[in-house]
Amino acid sequence: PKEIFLKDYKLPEYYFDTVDLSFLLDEEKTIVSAKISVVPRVDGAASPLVLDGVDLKLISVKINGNELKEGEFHVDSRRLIITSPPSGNFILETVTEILPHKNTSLEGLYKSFGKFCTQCEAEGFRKITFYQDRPDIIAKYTCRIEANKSLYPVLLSNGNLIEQGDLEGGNHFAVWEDPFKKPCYLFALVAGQLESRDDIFTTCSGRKVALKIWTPPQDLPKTKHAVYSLKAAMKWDEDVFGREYDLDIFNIVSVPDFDMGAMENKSLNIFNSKLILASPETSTDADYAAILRVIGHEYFHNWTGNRVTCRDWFQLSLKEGLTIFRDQEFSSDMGSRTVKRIGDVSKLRTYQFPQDAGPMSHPVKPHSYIKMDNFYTATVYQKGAEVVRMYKTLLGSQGFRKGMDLYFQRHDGQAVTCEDFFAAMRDANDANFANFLLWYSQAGTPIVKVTSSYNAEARTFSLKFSQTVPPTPGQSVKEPMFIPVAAGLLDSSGKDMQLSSIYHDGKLESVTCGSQPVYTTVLRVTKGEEEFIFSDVPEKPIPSLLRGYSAPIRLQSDLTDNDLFFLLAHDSDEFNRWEAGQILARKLMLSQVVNYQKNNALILDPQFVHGIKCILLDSSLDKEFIAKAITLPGEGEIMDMMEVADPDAVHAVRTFIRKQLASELKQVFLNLVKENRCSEKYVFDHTNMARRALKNTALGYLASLEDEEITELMLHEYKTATNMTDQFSALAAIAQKPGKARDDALANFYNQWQHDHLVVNEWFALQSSSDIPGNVENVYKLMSHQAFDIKNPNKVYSLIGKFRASHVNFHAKDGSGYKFLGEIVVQLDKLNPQMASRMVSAFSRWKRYDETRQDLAKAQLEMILSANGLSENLQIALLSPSS
Ligand code: HT7
Ligand code: ZN
Repeated sequence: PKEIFLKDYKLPEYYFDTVDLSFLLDEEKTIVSAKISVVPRVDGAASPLVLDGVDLKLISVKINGNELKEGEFHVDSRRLIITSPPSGNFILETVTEILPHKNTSLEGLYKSFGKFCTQCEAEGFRKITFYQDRPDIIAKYTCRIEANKSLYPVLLSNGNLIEQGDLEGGNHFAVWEDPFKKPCYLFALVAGQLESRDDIFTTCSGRKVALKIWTPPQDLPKTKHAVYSLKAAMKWDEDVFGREYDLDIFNIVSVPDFDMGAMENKSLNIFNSKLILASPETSTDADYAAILRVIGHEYFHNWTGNRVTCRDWFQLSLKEGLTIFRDQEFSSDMGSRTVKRIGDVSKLRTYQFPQDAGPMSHPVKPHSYIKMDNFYTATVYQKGAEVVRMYKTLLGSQGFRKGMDLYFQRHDGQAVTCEDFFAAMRDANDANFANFLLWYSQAGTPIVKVTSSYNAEARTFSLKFSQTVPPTPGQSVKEPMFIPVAAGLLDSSGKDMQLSSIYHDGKLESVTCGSQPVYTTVLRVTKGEEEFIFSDVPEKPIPSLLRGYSAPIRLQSDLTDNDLFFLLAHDSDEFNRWEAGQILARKLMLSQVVNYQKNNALILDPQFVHGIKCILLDSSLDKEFIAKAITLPGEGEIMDMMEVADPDAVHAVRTFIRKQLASELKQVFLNLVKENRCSEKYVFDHTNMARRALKNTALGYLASLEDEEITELMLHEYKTATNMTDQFSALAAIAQKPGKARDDALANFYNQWQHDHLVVNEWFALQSSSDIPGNVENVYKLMSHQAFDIKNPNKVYSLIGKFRASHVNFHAKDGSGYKFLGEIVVQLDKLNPQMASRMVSAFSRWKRYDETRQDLAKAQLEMILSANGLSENLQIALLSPSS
């Protein structure tokens, strides 16, 4: 496979103006006719026109109505080359044959449960017809679909329906026209037996938009929340970003076979059914929140991705980082901002930090790729969103909005770059962003050390920063980054001090803002070493640094445990209250890991128990925040901080601390369970979700105790639950320990929900991610369960993907976990290479473990590499981790 470099980007030789597609859908084969008006970039130049095409059978090719003869074109397994096209504009017509029913890759046109469906991002359109499959080719499309009317009564594509009718022989047709130019990755087609839940959204200018959520008839009752979410997203984008929807119809289709969460095709979003369908009885609060977020995300792409798109795939974060940021803000505004921020930062630390520290580390804007599908990463998405967030932190809400407005004003209808976004932010605010662009080009998580000192005589408080960016593959020497550090100072009563001025870089700068008191300021750290001195500080303060997690860095401060307990109790920045607790928990866990490894007894610091108890009893705090604040850092996060990752030690320590807290605070937890039961009808709102979160977190703690009374309590919670959030949490609590209660509850749950695929998937996930000893055997058994299907990505992610969530079982010292995954990856690769390469990423940090584990993991990687007919996706995914 060929590596593609950003530095080699060239403008296309030909642009496409209009594209008229026609599909004759059939069981055996589909015929695709394409009529494209081609415009050379430079008038008169007649270089070859190269079109991408994979797994296509070319039937005919014409230019300006004349069929091309042998020698005038060349076709192979990857492209069609028109050797010498006419100079000037011309019409290209191709007819191709494709076999959707044989397409298991879930890209291009494929069949899912009897319906035709497409997925074109990133490079799936080339599996539909010959085309310049690159995002800077933006054209206006029409799409005619013809198919059997009884098998495929609904025919959908992008834009507006302009014609439809019946044909002879039981067929019918529909013609769709999309008035907006788009890249081919946004093309979509769906045909099948679907019904829609319909609604209307009236835009800010008074236009009525028809909203349609399409599902198989039996799923229609589960689409209420999707409509609510879509309307909320449309309103929010108008209110917060001034963006109005631009067509008179917006369709969403739910499909059960889909590789990722969803896809933002212009006016025809396609969704994995697990991110559309919900009911209180079958879906948890987390499912409801995910649906709200993803519907928002795909809808927001209409402006950030569709109207303004990417010039090339290196710019993926231009649309994905920005749209993740927008969906994060949307969810924050719909619920609790702090809790959402905690969740997003945890996600960044769990998935992106390890990526940035491993062999797959790459910049937000990668320099090269071999297979684009492998670049839909936590770095491009989550770190990319943090980069966008930093613009907002630096510019403030109004400045950021000015930058966004200018971005849309300048680039509507264009395919642009991350630098264009940067320039819009800078120019709209006349801002000095120093070396901010390094966030796009330099990989690795910066490590920032900070030391503080107070001078009572001078009444000054100094913060000295030093930063390093660790070397990453291909980037051994790094430049210092531009890091916005939001900071405040707490006085001895725990209140925020009013800030006045800061001495920095030889100048005294005021931090006041008119007559308004300022309690948080953003320090612009841009050098390897740098000092900021706060003046007029009446007493020694406790600094609260990186408030709201203002930059995606690892901060190492000289705060003592007492300082951290103080911040945990008092910081006005709730994110930093949570953060202080997490730092304390990480320190505690690491110290006990050392004890465990030395065979010493494990001990729990009473001050830590006291800190947790105070949080639990603080009635002024948001209940969802309390649930987050008492949740210990994940095992992966702790292993990440160790020289050699030791899954057994970390698991033993985390289990010990949970059990000890449960035992010492048993009565508090029991009270919380009782006080926060809700018997009323399920409501998806923050207050109710927060109650459930706290009650179920408390139940989870209690479940770690060996206690008859607690087993009774869990069974009671399970039996009396009136919604899936409570029922599933109780089941998860019961399932923590092997035994009859567990087996009975799991069997009971399956019997109750076997008719519902989505619930059964959660049942698979709960079991496969379990830490119970030797769980790999159960997972092998579940692979032959009647409800499992290796061709369905949702089932694969639930049963196989979730297995790696149990560090003790995936990294089992006998190698059983590695062997299991190795075997499955080889099987999966034959069906769906993208899925196989995502699964194999579990091995990517194998060098972080001890020698025995390294040997076992390496043996599996070699076994996979030696398998016959390995896909390109998998070969590339394996290159880095095994090298
Ligand atoms: N923009 C979409 C990405 C996507 C995708 C990429 C590769 C292969 C399959 C895919 N399905 C969807 C989804 C999004 O991030 O909004
Ligand atoms: Zn997206």
